Amino acid sequence: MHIQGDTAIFGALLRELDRQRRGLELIASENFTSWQVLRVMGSWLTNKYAEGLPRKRYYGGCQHIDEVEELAIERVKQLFNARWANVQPHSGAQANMAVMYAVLEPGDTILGLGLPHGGHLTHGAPVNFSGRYYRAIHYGLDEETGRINYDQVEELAHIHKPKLIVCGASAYSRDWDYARLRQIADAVNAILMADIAHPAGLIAAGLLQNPFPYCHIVTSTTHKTLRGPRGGFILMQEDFPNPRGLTTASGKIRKMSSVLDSAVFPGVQGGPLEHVIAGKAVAFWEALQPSFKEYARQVIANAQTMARLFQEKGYTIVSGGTDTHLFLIDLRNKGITGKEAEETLEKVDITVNKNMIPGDPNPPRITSGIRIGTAAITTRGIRQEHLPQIVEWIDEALRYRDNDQKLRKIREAVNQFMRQFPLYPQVEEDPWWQQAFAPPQT
Ligand code: DSN
Repeated sequence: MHIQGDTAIFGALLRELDRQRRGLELIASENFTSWQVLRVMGSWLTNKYAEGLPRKRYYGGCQHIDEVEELAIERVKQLFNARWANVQPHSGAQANMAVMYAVLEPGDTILGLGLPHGGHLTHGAPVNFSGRYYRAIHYGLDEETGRINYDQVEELAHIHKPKLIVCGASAYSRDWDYARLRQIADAVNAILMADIAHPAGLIAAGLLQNPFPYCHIVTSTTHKTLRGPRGGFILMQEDFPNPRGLTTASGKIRKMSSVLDSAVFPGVQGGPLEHVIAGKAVAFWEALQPSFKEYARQVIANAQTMARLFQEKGYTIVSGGTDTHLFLIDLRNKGITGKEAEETLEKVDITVNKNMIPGDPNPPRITSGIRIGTAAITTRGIRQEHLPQIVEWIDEALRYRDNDQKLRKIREAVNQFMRQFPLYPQVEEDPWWQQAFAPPQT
């Protein structure tokens, strides 16, 4: 087949498509967008500068971009029962940065879940801007139950009087008690922010607690359980006067919505990625369809079934199970580190990530656990009846990690199994792709 254009990059794209098709994707923060989300992202909307907000831009020619961004805003508000939204953050990290930039002064205190207990870098980790520019205090999990220690949150809030309390996590398998956190926040006059990047799709489907009305501000990504393009957004249900006392030119206290909008742009970002915002709008529309609820139900059912199957094979699941799309396996009783497990599973085309477990004796580059998520495999079409085989492959691979022949056999079985769940068959049907290169046969 005739190859044209940037063959180095197209070649890498094809090899990545092949990798995604062949393997079992169990990284809890990943998913596969729909074909229409992909198509609008790879579009000419990337050409347009649109700094500012719909109908209040700093550039001409934004009339169609405005339509796109307004639809994204309306749809995400509907999904989460919010009254205000900004869909411009390039990522969850940028959404969190914008909120902190809006709510805090440098040196102010924040209280968030610690990274080693499943929190996120942007919740005050020392290596992140949030840990460097603010005074970050961390709560953690009760090591016995593997659940958030709300009494500790309360105690730390009273001792340290944070201006911002952050809830939400990257590796926590249980739902949150937002009502209790709001009581704690109110008692110390803090703003409560939920980062729902991981469970957003499950919340949108009504299967987990909505952080509203308890949280003042909600941030999220769009590409995890919400199954959209890589990106972020910020929501509020009720507007309120900004706590820093910032005023308008006429001396009125500015509302939080206006301060958050200007924190995103020009505070921490420049031009919005309107091709990605179009992808977000499409994903929000998809998440509003009844079929998305079915998808989200299946994601949770798959995670719960898989966690139980691992327990039956003697694996320890942190907190004993899951309410969500993910769970953590504590591998200490199996005599293998998280790093070894991740590397072994990669050899059989099963992708997971090593993860700290509460009280982990190993450092972050080694860890004693792995995190498993079911959002991506559920999108591929995997159901409970497939899970005993998948858990068997994982267990076998870890047990026979030094046996290359065994690992090769498992990899071939995984690849064969995944053929029944096509991913982006449109690539082969699309004349443009056909002309650009010959897609691999899988
Ligand atoms: N890196 C993401 C995750 O894997 O959970 C969070 O941003």
